[in-house]
Amino acid sequence: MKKKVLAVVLASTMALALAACGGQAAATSAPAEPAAPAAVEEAPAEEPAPAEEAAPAEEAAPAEDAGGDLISVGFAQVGHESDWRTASTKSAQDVFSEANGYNLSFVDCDNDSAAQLEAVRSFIEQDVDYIIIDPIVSTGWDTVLGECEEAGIPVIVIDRTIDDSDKYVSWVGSDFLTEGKAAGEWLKAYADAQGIKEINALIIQGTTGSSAQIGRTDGFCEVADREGWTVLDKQTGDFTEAGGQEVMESFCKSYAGKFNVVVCENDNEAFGAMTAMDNAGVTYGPGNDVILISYDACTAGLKEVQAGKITADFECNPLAAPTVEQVIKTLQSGGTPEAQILVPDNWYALKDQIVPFSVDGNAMSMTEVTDAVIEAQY
Ligand code: GZL
Repeated sequence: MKKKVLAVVLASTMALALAACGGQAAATSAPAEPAAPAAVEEAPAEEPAPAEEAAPAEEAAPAEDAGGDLISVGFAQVGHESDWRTASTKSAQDVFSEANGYNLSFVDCDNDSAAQLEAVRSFIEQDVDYIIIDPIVSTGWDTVLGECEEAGIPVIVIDRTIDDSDKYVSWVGSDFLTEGKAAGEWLKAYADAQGIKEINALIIQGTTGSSAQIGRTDGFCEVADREGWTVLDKQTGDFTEAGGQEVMESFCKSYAGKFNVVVCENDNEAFGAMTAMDNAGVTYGPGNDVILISYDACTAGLKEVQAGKITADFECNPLAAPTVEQVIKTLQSGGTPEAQILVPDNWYALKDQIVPFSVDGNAMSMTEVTDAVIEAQY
């Protein structure tokens, strides 16, 4: 039977990243605990229950398997590059706790695809019951997924997609292409409402080859091409604040005075771009030189919307773990889970920046950023 030791394998930076990002998950969860040191630890007797929502451990029926043992889950996480990632990790650690009936083997793959494949193979060696993968990039997966299949270990993919293999049970995540189209269609509607005739955009992309980057870029650029906008340049900021700042510093030099829109493919890149624009004397946000568009809509991102810095923020919901647990419970009971499960995303702006728009003929609603909305965010 699978091991009973809670194996938490974390890069030492994981503890720093969690502490630095604040790691505040949804308002219903306790503030992120500093991550466990890189070691194998006995599962704590009592997992701290989230501040609200979950019933105390004794009431929540543990997920144990038929033999009364804990269910072992291996999770190969992208890394610790953003606030979004911190929330995603905490969601999984909250759900797949020993109090809930699980042994979680967690590996922070530090944005390294080779390390991620190695982590999946380590889970096969551990003979875990289930493997969860958030794939750093969308290709290079068929061989190792074939090994999981041969080992009889079901794989659940979350968040980003795997595009060169279907050897997994379910995918749980967001529609990145729709996120990109929503940003483009909102910009079209907002620019029309503001009487802005010309769009000259710069795009700070996410990690090259990740489905989140591909979908957001393709979706936004589909609208840009249709509307005849100019996309002056696209470069990857790798979903990090440092990357966003570095790319924006270069853009401010190369395209000084030539751009009026900056699209950052996540909030942490937007934070870096804001620093670079501040240093270059470029103003951004409603009523300023540049319309700043971002994705993720994490708590810190919505605070920048409220501060009049980010003009509109397009959410990508990081809290997939509860849905993944339902997939596992379906499998445990001999059922067949859905192959694709979309988690809902919302679009955010201040009241004056909310304009009606549609995506592929579907009317979109936007959420006004208020203190209460920020308090409830992840
Ligand atoms: C998107 C997710 C992306 C986020 C970034 O689903 O994979 O990776 O947008 C994160 O913040 O780094």
